[in-house]
Amino acid sequence: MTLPLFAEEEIALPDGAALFRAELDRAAQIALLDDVAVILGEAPPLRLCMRNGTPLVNAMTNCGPLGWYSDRQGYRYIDRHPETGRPWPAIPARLRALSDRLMGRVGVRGYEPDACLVNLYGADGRLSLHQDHDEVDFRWPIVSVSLGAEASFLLGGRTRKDKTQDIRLRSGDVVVLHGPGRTLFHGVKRVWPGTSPLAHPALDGLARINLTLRRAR
Ligand code: MD3
Ligand code: FE
Repeated sequence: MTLPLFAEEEIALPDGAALFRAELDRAAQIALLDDVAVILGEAPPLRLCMRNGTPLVNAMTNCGPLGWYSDRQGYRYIDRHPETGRPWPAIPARLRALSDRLMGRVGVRGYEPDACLVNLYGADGRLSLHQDHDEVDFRWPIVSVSLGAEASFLLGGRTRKDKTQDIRLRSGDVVVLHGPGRTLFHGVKRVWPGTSPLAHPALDGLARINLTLRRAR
């Protein structure tokens, strides 16, 4: 009898959550990490705080016309890097191309993302359960690309109390949240250091990088 190398779980996802496993091959992951390295050079990583002053666990930066930001004034999108004063770097053409391709597969037309968060996870990186609600129109999807180490991604329901499923996201996986999926609670329980299938300068000192494309305005 032959046993599978690992059990590729058959997961049922809620409506509006589409998981594209291994959408990016190794070469495409490296190319995107090359783009991220340029972004990190132009828009250095930030350690943001919540409104109450508590630092966020993960460092982050942005690309695109708008970038997500948080300080004592709260969460919002801003058009410049707060420290350099320069506009955020452009969304990489290959990330836009990936988004366009996936919109075709989920049946969304006219998606023009204007913001991309670059979440930088260390070995202890995590993201508590939340909804993305700082964008003006939830009819537009979010596209999430995982690079580097595996992560236990939590996908919940419409309320914080709904039960969550733990989905292992690997480097090259892409998630599209659209329609009823767009407002689901979600988070990152933990990353699994040492599981990155590739090394890259953009990942130096980091375990995982997640890119999320959004339409903020
Ligand atoms: C499900 N990032 O930046 S991406 C975030 O892996 C964020 O860094 C996580 O949540 C990360 O806000 C998860 C996947 C994701 C993004 C947005 C969603 C899942 C989502 C919006 C609704 C439901
Ligand atoms: Fe989120």
